[in-house]
Amino acid sequence: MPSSQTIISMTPAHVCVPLARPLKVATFEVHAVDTCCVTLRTKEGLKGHGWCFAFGPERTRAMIAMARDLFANLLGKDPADTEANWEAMRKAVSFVGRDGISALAMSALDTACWDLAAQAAGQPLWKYLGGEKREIPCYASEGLWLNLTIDELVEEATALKARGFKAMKLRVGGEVNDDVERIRAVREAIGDEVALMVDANQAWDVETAKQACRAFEPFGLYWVEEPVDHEDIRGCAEVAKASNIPICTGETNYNPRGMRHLLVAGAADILMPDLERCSGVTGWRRAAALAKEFGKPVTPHLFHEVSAHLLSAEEHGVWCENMPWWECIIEEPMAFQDGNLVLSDKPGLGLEWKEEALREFAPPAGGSL
Ligand code: SMN
Ligand code: MG
Repeated sequence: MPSSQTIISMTPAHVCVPLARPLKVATFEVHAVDTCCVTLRTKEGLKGHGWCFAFGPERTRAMIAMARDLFANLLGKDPADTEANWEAMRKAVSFVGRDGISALAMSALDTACWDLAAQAAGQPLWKYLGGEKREIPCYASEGLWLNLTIDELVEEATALKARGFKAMKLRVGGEVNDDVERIRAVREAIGDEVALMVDANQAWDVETAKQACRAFEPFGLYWVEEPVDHEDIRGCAEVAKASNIPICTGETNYNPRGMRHLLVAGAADILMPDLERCSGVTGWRRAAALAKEFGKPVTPHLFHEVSAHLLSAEEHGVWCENMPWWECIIEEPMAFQDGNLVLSDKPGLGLEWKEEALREFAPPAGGSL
């Protein structure tokens, strides 16, 4: 029997996680990943971890303020009462809205609760969720950005394959002809045995998206991601209908309700719920259940330190996104071997913040970077 726990405190930390190089996708460019790291503590001495990010220091301060506001609903509660705690936080933000900053901050707290619940049960989160797989196939997502030349793309794709990746994601969303050349070069570099996904980050209108998908058909792509604006659900469904390539979407839409809209409209051949936009593990699992109900595969967006645990328990799960942004603030990052993320036997999420890195990457007090 898992022992019950009582939540007594929440410590948020603003961490400006540096990027080795700026990343560019079709609709934005990023130089650092400002992150709100949350630690929940229980009376019994356990620590639970969760985090959220929104690309920007002021947004991170807003998330920290919201996490403090939401924490009132967790104080004195048992973290294992995940459904009740999640519903209480959802109720609490009904006045300001359940999407946006509310969902992101909720996600950090809800994830920390699941970490604590699994620890209290003496199990790694993946086992606590009923998972059996401990080797989770992943794709390389850090790289192949839109600001790379063809030569740089070929070099990077070749290096990723040499590291053992069996799948990788290329950013597209520029001129269709340029994108075709980028895809052709990467496909030639990695051969047919490595899965290749492309992500347009909502750059196209519906007609351009249809044209792009047609032009991409010869390259055996695993999916085309976010072809059009995430709110143009009908447009995305039109693209999905017109294309042989599976359309993957969901990362920018909020909460299980947002996932349902995509599925009902036929906009997602593969559903990509985002942990933080689904308000944490509780919402993500509801989103995954919806995908199953609609007969669609599910693939998680970012947060592989959590998402790999979630995928272990989903029969209809495909490919975990491998994005190493947060490895520099985590003690003993998740292992990667032969193209898989490898889940450990450590209780809960099996991670600790690297305290000296949290201090090193903290923005100057009261200031912006
Ligand atoms: C993405 C998300 C956030 C930053 C860069 C790129 C991308 C993905 O859409 O799916 O990883
Ligand atoms: Mg994406």
